[in-house]
Amino acid sequence: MQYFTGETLHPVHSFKLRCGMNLITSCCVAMLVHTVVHASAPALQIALSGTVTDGNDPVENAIISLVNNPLFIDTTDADGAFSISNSTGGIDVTRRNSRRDCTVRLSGNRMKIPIAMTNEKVSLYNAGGRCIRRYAPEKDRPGSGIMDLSGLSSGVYLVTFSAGRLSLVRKLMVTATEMYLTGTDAVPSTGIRQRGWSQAAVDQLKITGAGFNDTLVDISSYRMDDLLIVLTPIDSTATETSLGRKYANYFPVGAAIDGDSYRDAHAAIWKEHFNAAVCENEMKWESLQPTEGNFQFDQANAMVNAAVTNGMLVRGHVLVWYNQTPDWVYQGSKEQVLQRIRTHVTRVMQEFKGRVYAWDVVNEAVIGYDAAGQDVGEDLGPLVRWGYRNSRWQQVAGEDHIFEAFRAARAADPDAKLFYNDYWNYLDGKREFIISFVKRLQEQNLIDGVGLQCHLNISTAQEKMTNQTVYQTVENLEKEIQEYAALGLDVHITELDISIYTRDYASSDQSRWYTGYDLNEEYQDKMAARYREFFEMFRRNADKLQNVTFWGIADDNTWLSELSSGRPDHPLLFDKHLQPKKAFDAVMDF
Ligand code: 9MR
Repeated sequence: MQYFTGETLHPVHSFKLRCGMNLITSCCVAMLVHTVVHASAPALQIALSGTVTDGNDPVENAIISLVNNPLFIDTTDADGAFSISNSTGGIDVTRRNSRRDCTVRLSGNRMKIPIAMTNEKVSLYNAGGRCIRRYAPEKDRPGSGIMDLSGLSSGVYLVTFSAGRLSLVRKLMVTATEMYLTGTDAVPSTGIRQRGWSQAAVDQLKITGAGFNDTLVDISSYRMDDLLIVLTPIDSTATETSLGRKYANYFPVGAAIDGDSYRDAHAAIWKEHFNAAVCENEMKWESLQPTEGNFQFDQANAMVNAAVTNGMLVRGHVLVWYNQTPDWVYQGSKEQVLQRIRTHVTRVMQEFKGRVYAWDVVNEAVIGYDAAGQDVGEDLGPLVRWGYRNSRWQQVAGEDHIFEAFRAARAADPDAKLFYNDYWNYLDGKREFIISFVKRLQEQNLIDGVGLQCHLNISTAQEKMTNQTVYQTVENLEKEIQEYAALGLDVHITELDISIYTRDYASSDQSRWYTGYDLNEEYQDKMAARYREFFEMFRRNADKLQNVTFWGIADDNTWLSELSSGRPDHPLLFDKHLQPKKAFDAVMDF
């Protein structure tokens, strides 16, 4: 029987991603494998390069990714050229135990790993990049752990072994009768004749490019030069049914996903209609670093990888916010708190470097005050001035917490776009206050754009009233977009939804709730009209908008129905049955 022994991690697994002109390099790790006969078998080496054309001319900015491993990805340059490789160096890592008990082997339908590796998390991904199983290996007897692989259908899978930052990747091939775990050479399960990879496809490249049909290309080896990939243009005379593709020449259209929606019944809509993503809660401080130094990336990584594999841009939300941040963060001196910001921002951005292209670095740091210096909340009647929110960040560190976060972010990933994100930018006073510090951030080259949340509602009222709803006119939103763009900032619509409730935003008066499970015609029409006018405006300002992201996918899963009141809402383009609403037709009608 042949099996692996004496495994050592080597610095061979890295990948790069070019976003437009930006070259982003990031690293993960793989391994070299030695067999018992000490014949050295190389780690899975990936070196794929080629050119993407439309049949005549090169296609720039096409995204090429390896279907089996979402970490391998590149974007074509002006010549249509791409290259995906794991042989460009990386971190020098030595496995903590490099002796012969680091042996992984297959035995029938089971995978056995040695005791030295039983702290590892083992995950199994299918060819689409989706994590389908996670194992916390159980010890079958002293000295090794066991994982049941039965029930897998035939195909190619990826197995990752990860402990801390280290991650080993192996391919697992399952046929009706055999199972192979591979480096470059296949290692068959017990009793099965060893054989190498067949000449059939071992993997596929997925290519997405604006204006072109998504394309899958079989590859028969992980080492191929001069691949020539020809994309077919989307037939512009055919009716485009995908939201994201319909807007391909305007801006990416994104959706917030959660730990379920990226892989449950919502996923089909997400992949068909959106080409950008953001995690609704999973990248907030309390999710990523619940206790000091204890970083938890698994959930966010799975979601980000799913997005990247599907050719989507990913926004990161959020590094520093007053909400969903654990108490321990604010304890101690100003310097301690600022140091925690530096540590968090640096560690988080390094983790997602190359996969997250834009970050909400600071969120919602501005509020309105009344004459007594109290937060006016959503009632703007007594408003006398705008200022920094009196958050615990602000109490401990003043505005330094904002500047420090942006400084750390710029240093952690110079290729990422950095954003200040907030709501009600369409209120002139609030926007002026935001601009006052955003300009200073700009002078220090610390910011690239502003995120406009845009939690709107269906009211088209123009007259002055005492809450925000009346100010959210198309004219006001257009003005804010143009003002920010005039400062040289990128502008992203970051959290778009349109509530059916026009006033008393957090009303607990149940007699006024809309309780129908399905939205009636009247509301459908109002919402469609509202979405139509906003998207008409977005399209005419497409040169100033780089992203429009919805805060959710469908009405059965929206934060607006999760308010403490539990009041049901219907703010998105897809209804509770996951069907497109009239609002969807309205934004597609141009
Ligand atoms: O949608 C998010 C919801 O699930 C959370 O409970 C809530 C907690 O504060 O945060 C929501 O997302 C907010 C976003 O992070 C920042 N802007 C406002 C969003 C809606 O409240």
